[in-house]
Amino acid sequence: MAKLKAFLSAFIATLPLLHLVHAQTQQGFISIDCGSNSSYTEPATGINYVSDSNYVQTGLAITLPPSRRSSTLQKQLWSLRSFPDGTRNCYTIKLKLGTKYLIRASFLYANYDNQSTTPEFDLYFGPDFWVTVKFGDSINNIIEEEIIHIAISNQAQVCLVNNGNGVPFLSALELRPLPNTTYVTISGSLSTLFRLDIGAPNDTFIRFPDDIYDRVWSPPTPLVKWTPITASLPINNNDSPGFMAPSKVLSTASTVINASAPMEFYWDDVNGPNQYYVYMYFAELQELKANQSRLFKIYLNDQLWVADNILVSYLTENVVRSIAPLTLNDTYDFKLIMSEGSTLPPILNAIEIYKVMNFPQLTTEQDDVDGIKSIKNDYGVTKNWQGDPCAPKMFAWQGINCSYDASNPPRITGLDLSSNGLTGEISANISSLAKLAFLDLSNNNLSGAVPDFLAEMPLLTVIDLSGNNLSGQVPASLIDKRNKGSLSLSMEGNPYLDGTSPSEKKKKNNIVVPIVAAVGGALIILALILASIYFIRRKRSSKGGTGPSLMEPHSPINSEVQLNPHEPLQTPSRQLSYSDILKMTNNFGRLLGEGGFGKVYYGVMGNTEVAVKMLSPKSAQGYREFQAEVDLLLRVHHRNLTGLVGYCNEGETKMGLVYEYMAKGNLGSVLSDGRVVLRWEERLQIGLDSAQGLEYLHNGCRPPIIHRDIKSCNILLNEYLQAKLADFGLSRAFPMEGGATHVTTKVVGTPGYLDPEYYTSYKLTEKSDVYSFGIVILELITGRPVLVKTSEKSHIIQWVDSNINQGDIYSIIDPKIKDDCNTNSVWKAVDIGMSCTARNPINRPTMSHVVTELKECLNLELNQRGHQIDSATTISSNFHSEMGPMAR
Ligand SMILES: *[C@@H]1O[C@H](CO)[C@@H](O)[C@H](O)[C@H]1NC(C)=O
Ligand SMILES: *[C@@H]1O[C@H](CO)[C@@H](O)[C@H](O)[C@H]1NC(C)=O
Ligand SMILES: *[C@@H]1O[C@H](CO)[C@@H](O)[C@H](O)[C@H]1NC(C)=O
Ligand SMILES: *[C@@H]1O[C@H](CO)[C@@H](O)[C@H](O)[C@H]1NC(C)=O
Ligand SMILES: *[C@@H]1O[C@H](CO)[C@@H](O)[C@H](O)[C@H]1NC(C)=O
Ligand SMILES: *[C@@H]1O[C@H](CO)[C@@H](O)[C@H](O)[C@H]1NC(C)=O
Ligand SMILES: *[C@@H]1O[C@H](CO)[C@@H](O)[C@H](O)[C@H]1NC(C)=O
Ligand SMILES: *[C@@H]1O[C@H](CO)[C@@H](O)[C@H](O)[C@H]1NC(C)=O
Ligand SMILES: CC(=O)N[C@H]1CO[C@H](CO)[C@@H](O)[C@@H]1O
Repeated sequence: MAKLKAFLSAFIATLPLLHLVHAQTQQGFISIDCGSNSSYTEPATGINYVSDSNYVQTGLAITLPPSRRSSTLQKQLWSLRSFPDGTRNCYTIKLKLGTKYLIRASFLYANYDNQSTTPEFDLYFGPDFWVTVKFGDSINNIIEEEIIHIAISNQAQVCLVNNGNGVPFLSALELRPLPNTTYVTISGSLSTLFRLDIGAPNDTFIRFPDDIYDRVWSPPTPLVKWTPITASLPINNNDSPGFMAPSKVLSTASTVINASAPMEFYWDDVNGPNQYYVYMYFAELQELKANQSRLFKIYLNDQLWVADNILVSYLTENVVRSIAPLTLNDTYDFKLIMSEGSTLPPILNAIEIYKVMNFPQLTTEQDDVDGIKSIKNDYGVTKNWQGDPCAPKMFAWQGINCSYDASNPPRITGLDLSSNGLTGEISANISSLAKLAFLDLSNNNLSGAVPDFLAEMPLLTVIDLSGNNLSGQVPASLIDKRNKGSLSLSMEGNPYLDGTSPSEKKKKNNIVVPIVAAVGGALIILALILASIYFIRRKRSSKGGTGPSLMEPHSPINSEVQLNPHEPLQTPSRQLSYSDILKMTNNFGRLLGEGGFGKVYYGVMGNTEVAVKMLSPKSAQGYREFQAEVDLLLRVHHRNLTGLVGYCNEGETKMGLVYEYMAKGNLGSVLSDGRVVLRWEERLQIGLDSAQGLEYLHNGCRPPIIHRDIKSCNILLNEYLQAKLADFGLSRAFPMEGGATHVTTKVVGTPGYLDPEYYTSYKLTEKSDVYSFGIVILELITGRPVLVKTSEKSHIIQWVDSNINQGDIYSIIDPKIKDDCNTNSVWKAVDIGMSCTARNPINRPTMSHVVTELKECLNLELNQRGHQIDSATTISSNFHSEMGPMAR
């Protein structure tokens, strides 16, 4: 009893007698006749309907033939709009923020499609499920779904979702403002369960203009124990909260035939437990004699619902309503029972029952919605761009990625409009997507300049503008960001775009290009060549007065990466003939190295230096594997992966791969070369570059790619010490189908770098690469070989571990950099390296995590030196995993 009482609460509004005349205006009404092409006034109701063409962009307008309309059918139901295409189609309606609306969607099938089967489909209110529309057994049933909802934004979207059970359609959509004093709930919106005009003849449907809010009052199904009573005088319905049930509705009521029996009704809580609000309307219709009285009590599930006797005023509306939601189990059974001393039985004039609807999903941040709609406008994007861009997640717009969290509105974090035939300039409206991290506009026909605002978007870390017709100078600020490592920028395939900055052009002219290169597996660096670079560079360095360092006078972190979009390097899609190869290598005139697969030659293609790997016919790599590798390499692009420029495939002896030329050779050689010293911050930058390349293989490619042979010799450095992973063509694309989390393959890899777990289990996962990468980090710190045959602690992990345990960080730092590094950042790097090489793969971090950690580590180091890279947030691996070269 006590428990029940806590849930139940009601009060009676007894009302002052006021005789105000309410003009029946349609102020604030939005009356949309779906599928109609004109505006008109409906003759029976006087409501002004408009066509739906300004509210929806899709669907087919259909008018029912006259033979399918009953004589009393209101005109707004004569036509409909059906949505055979697309999963979700939406109406967008402007609302007044903060206004309470009654929103009604009406459906009349009437066999419009001659299928003779009613469809079933879902209705959504914005991002939230509203109801499944079902028609029951008759094709002529009119279904009305209603909610009462306070506008929390200045627009509402009503979406029809095809759930696989037929084509959704809509006949009419009506929105009516309500006073905010009516239908007040503690939380949530309401959906109408019943709105019954008790005692009315079974063919009476009352709505506007009788009901000034245009509620539709229906007759109840016949109740055999009840008997109708009516009044011919008007009922004053001017109650103070403003419910204002129509006089016509209130002037009919029912009472019970057997006065001493309860007046009972109930409903079952289906799909419960739900919460309900109940509104009962009473008006005495009978002028009572002096010795007559009508007093009764209201019970719910046999508990008293309203404490007091109900005493109903004559010809005046009385409303008994819930002020808190009803929450019971299974059945809501109301009984109106005549009180002791009463001479007349209970009466009921009308009742409304509403179910509480929770619309929990937040809609996308309004600024993002406005921004993306402008972009949609600017480019005429169609796709499935309807309804809320991000919510619900399962209907998020194609090509858009969003961030979701429980307490904040979704934000747009990614925009992929690649290959959408976009024309015109890059829309300035993109700048209103404040949380954008990923922008892909590749392979369109965009022209004009690359706008500056792209560099000012703080979170934007990936921009792909390749394959367009952009022109002019790429803003220096963008190039700068890219060089700092906070932006991945692709611009190739824009023949008129100049991606070099003025400072860079100057620099290019006076640098004598050093000539070390290594491409692919176990390449041999030619010591002689290295020696000669050493001298060249040494001279330059001493001119710059920076002592024995071999580096450029300015740090490579600040230097610019060569990128000349006029050169074929940027359009890596071509097959080359053998004679091209001969020409570009000057008949294989300069051997750069030799590896397991064959010899690598220096070449020049256009104005670009390249490395040409000719596959030895004896190589294990068969034709199909070669083809597979080429396919993969041509698809995978990232600034930290060595790019394939082209390939030649003219029979067994004439198979070759053309790569971009990496002037500084491979990291392993540079580290072990006693004469070249990489500073600590350069090492961290190289670590970060390689981590980003690997992260891309794992998370940016679909299916993910496992490198399988991460080692310092497979990390190549260009002229500016920018690191790129090589030889990922060897790697296995990692199938995701069937939820596989590992693939079983023949063990490949290099001793010392090989994940012990993989070695023993043959289970290949991304974590095997993480292990190998951890070894590379330890190499960067220590400058030691991975395996030292003579030493007791022969493996680098054992060696680091045992030295670290003595707490002496200096004992493990490469002696060459000992004096020029921040021990905090070294400690952090050691942590990263050791966690990557955790014995159990589960304990190893993901590469996305490693990237974030390395960025922090580099920042620590740079802060020490008084500058900082952009701490742009990394795109989460979640986000990435859906993207990838295959998606573009
Ligand atoms: C509206 O549609 C009807 C047929 O449904 C057509 O006869 C009429 O010309 C259309 N009117 C306009 C203004 O498009
Ligand atoms: C349905 O059939 C009627 C004739 O029976 C025809 O006039 C009408 O065009 C058909 N409608 C559709 C949508 O096929
Ligand atoms: C109704 O709206 C008025 C102003 O529009 C506001 O002052 C009042 O608090 C609102 N009442 C409720 C119950 O929301
Ligand atoms: C409505 O009531 C009339 C008599 O009052 C009856 O003949 C008719 O069948 C009823 N219609 C429905 C749909 O119940
Ligand atoms: C009237 O209702 C009372 C109470 O439910 C019951 O005891 C009585 O038998 C009923 N009378 C008739 C005639 O049904
Ligand atoms: C009430 O009074 C009227 C006369 O005014 C009388 O006919 C009737 O029987 C009385 N009814 C009751 C229940 O006493
Ligand atoms: C509803 O019924 C379930 C079991 O059927 C019970 O666990 C729950 O406590 C009930 N809730 C209320 C409010 O009575
Ligand atoms: C941005 O969007 C608005 C609204 O669609 C449009 O009027 C404007 O031209 C767009 N601005 C640019 C620079 O494209
Ligand atoms: C997580 C997520 O929403 N990923 C989506 C990112 O965008 C691409 C297309 O642009 C979708 O395919 C992904 O599902």
